Amino acid sequence: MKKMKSLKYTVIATIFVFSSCTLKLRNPETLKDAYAGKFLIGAAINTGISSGKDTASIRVLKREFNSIVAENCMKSENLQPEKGVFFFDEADRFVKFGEENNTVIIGHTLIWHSQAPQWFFIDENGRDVSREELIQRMKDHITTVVGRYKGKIRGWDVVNEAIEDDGSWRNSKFYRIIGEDYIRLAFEFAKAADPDCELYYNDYSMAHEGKRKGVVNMVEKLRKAGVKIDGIGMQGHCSLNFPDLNEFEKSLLAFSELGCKVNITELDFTVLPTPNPSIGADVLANFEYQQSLNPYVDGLPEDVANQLYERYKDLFKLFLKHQDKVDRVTLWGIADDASWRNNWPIKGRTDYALLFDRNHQPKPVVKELILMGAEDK
Ligand code: 9MR
Repeated sequence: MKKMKSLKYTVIATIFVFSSCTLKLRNPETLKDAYAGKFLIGAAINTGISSGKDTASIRVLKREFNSIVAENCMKSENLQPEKGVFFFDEADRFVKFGEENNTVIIGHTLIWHSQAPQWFFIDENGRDVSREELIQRMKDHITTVVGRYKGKIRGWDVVNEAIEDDGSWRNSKFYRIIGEDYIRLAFEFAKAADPDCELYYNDYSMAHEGKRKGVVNMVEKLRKAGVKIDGIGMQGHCSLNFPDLNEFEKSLLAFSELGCKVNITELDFTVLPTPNPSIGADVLANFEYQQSLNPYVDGLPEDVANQLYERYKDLFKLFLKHQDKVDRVTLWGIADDASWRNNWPIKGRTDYALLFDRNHQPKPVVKELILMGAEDK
């Protein structure tokens, strides 16, 4: 009799636990739950977060996101400030933070013309190194860095921003000294260091037709040559009127047709006036501060906030439509206070780029995005 009773209670308890789980999934309360099974929801994190100091952002991260990428600490200038002298403290902390919080970890970025240390390209006399020497330096850097985190990082942005908006090659030192082959070599070195890691090409302003074609040509050639390139990262540095979502969709489809996973990377919006509409996300762009270009210091007017929320919703609609192609959507930060947008292309402005405000509270659109994800079958 006693046995029967306890069996009955076990059955009731199991039904209760099971139904509350399904209820939780049907009524998700967080971004990562709402989009579970569709795509990952990622965030770039800075060292304030990975060091444990920014507890308010950490709370949001744990609740809402299931993937992280290093905003800065894995760039070559940070990792290898001097030839052969590696500084891994912050990158190690970033990876440990991801492991402890059970998130998918993404590495950013191995080969990028920007934020590469000066020494990388020159010899002891200050002259450009030879092709062979630069290839060797790339190989040493990639092998050391990818090797260190082998098995811990799901994917690396192997090459960042190699193509100009018109589709031509960016005239970087890598390109000038090695030629276009530097892309293939970078991917091959990364694969050799961690054969199971996903390898991505990542770039901004991907909605431009020229850039779309340039990236498609480059990736097509690489894949035909048997180079392992698993995904393309479409940086989402947006504004209230860029990109045109039809053009963005065309690029998404074109990249997917190559057989690549598409990751939406670096998503954020500026609501501020731009001093020059054609700067994309070129980190070198820098304009002088003018008060008229910083209009929302005391808060965002409702009509502009609504435009921002509509843009976020339109983009997420597009991601949902192509959820079979999109693997991950990563915001370039967590809350507005720490967004790079406040300091680019003009230092010291007040922008409203992300999904969480300066008090780390969700903006009203977050609820709507959660509903959209939950309702989409
Ligand atoms: O958000 C990053 C900012 O904190 C850095 O100062 C800057 C230079 O390293 O890079 C920013 O992130 C860039 C990313 O690494 C590559 N795409 C463009 C991003 C915004 O500039």
